[in-house]
Amino acid sequence: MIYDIENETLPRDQLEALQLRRLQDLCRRLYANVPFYTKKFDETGVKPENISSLSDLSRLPFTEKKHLREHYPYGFLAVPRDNVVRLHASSGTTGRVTVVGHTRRDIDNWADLMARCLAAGGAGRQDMVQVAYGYGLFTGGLGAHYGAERIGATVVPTSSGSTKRQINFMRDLGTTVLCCTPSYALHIYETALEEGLDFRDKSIMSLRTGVFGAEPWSEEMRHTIESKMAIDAINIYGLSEIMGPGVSIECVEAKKGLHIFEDHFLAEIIDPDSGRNLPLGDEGELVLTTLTREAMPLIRYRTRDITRLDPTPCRCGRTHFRMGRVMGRSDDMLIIRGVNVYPSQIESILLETDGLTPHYQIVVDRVDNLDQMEIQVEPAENFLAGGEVKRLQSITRQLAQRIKVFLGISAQIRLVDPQTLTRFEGKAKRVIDQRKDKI
Ligand code: DLL
Repeated sequence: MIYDIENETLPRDQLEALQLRRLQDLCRRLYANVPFYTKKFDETGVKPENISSLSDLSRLPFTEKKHLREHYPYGFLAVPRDNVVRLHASSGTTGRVTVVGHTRRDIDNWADLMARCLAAGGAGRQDMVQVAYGYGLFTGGLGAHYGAERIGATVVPTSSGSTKRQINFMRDLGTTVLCCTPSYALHIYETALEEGLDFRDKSIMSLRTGVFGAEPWSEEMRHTIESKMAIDAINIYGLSEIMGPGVSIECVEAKKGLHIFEDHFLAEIIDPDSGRNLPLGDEGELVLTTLTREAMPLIRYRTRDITRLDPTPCRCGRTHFRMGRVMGRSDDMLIIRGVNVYPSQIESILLETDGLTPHYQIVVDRVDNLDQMEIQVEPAENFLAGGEVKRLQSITRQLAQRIKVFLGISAQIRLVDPQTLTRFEGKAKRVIDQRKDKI
């Protein structure tokens, strides 16, 4: 279902005219109200009134996470502080966190966009939506909550954690839509099985749809979750600096790329090294401009997320361009002996190998000045039950070979006992990089 049929199917020429009007208004607001942008515009010699087409966007300066940190906490506010009704903070693991403000209208737009997302995933007012993203400074919980209320669904705000209680609610209340990270969905699935509850039995567990995001995951992980839980697993993307979840989402009809809500966000793809715009369809770093945000609008924010834009029409009828699945952030990319690798590429290979589970961890180290990568993975219990050492050795060999063929690097494979690797309730942490202190 399309929640906002008028805006989500706007013909491209009308959409672009709307984007231009909003971009011009945005530049005027930022030039007048945010000293960082006044200075940047002056330095580049561009005035808001010089913006006469969407292609002028590339004349404007980038905004980076470090700029937000330098102006912590309120330096990017474009409205008086008392117009801000909510603050969220990004989950930065290094340096200062970044604080993001929202006006009442920002929250209202966000609820609308999350309503569009849930509808795109196939949810409606008859649904029981369990929100197992964390509530709090993280945007996942409250973002999904407001969207689910807006479509008129019944919301079960469990937040993340307390997995057994989570599952009991799903069974007793008849939860049909689950919102959480894909890694947490897997953990919920496993815990339910231990309790004797099988998601495939729809007379006990009514779950139909998962709206999963906040971390990279592979197409193979989607297939694994969909077949284990007998649900549609929909990919949702967003980031706190730009709003939170709801920047883009897959439609259940195609499940091929995430529609970016282009009446609210302008998307570009750049070469992360040179900063130059890349041709439509090329892979590069996603850069986003917020067209409608009031409290903390950003121009050309460098997300560090690597993806591509797909302008081809979608069978769902939405006219908004799609972005490809984000395999990882440029700063999560591992460089192993000069080869660039994303953890989700390893995940794809693991899940295509018979007898392995989606529970894995990547340990990178430097021994005698050489990078080494060990992949720890749990084999499936029924595979282990066979007990043949030969079979396990054969999986290990197969996996190492496929990694060599597909990624061009050697890896040591360590099969570990089932249920020994850490499970995650929020964003999964897949990589332990021990090289950091050894440079
Ligand atoms: O993770 C917002 C969110 C909440 C999105 C719930 C989807 C669902 P941050 O904590 O600021 O915000 O982290 C943003 O997470 O730049 C990506 O690197 C990554 N990310 C988010 N969604 C996806 C996804 C939220 N579907 C950062 N696939 C982003 C891959 C994702 N990476």
